[in-house]
Amino acid sequence: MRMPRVGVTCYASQGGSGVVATELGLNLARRGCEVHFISSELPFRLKHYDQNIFYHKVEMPLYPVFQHSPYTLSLATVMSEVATRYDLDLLHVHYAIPHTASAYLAREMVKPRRLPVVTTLHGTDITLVGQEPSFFPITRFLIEQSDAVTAVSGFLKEETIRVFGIGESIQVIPNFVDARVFKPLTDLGRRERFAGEDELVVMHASNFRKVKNVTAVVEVFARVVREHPARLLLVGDGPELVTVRDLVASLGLTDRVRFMGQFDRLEEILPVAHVLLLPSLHESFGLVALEAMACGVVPVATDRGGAGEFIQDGINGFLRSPDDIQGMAAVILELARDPDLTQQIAEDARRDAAGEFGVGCVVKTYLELYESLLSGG
Ligand code: GMT
Repeated sequence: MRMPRVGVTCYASQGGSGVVATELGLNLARRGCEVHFISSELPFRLKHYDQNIFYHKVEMPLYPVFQHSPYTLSLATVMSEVATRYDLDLLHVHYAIPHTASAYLAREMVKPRRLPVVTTLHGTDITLVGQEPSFFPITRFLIEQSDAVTAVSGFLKEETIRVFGIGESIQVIPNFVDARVFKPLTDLGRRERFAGEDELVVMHASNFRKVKNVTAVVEVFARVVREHPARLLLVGDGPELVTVRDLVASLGLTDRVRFMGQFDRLEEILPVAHVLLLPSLHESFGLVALEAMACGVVPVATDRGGAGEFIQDGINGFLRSPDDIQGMAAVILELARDPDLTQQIAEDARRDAAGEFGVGCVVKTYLELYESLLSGG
């Protein structure tokens, strides 16, 4: 049987859903699938092409009559054109709103040819955006209309069932990491560019939205640095950046905290850390924590959501409530004082990330899903 030809749509900007979509596409292409990315911009992790990778830009024309460009319709048009021109077997969209709506329209437009739609739910498409009254009914409709729906964690599947009253058939396919790309530091000199030899390096990386609870990162760090020499590296950018900067200054931490800005190649900076702190208010998965684990960095992550599906508290990382500032600081201080414990947890973290959550296992599961859909299963 020939390998599937897949149209992939995701948000192109920084964010885990775009990372998962891009890495999945690249890995499918390596396995012989023809992968067509269809989006408004080149996805930020799409750094290399090969013969099976195609990119189709969605233009967004503005006419005086429009207040906003109807992106959903432009996307549906490009999806249907690409599906016809390249004889696509299916569309796989990441993040339900509005991508599944466009895919649904494209599927109707190309009839009678068959064009199954796979939707991967990532998180806030269900936990926040999808629950806005103006999006709730259409999110529910789009989940029902997809030919297959996957969720990145059991938590997200259960949330979908709880909130929308549908979704029993959702398949949980966890996020994944390429442990050949995300790997521990080999040159310790790289860490010394950011911190002294005796200093603990704590890192946070996110899109600095409220849900990421970045102010808690600073509060935890303030407690840690009172008792142990440490540095905080903040990677990313977003709406909370100014608030976080102000908090750092008001706590007198400016000399200890470095704002790294947006960093496309996370694998280059993550291994510099000893600890990755992710105290989100909720996190359907928390991909950066898995990427940190693959780098041998100990995750201290939120216990609200799906992170507990790959982090075992006290074994390969730590889970704490997002408002437990004292508890997160205590765990980080314990690690700072016990390098052997840190080393043990870091090794277990890497082993677990590279195993069940390694790219090979998970990409194979997606391929099996495509094959079952295409064979009518
Ligand atoms: O945070 C978001 O809402 C955006 C979304 C994204 O595009 O990065 O993040 C979600 O998808 C990631 C990839 O599956 C997950 O790792 C994140 O946990 C999830 N974010 C939340 O649930 C808050």
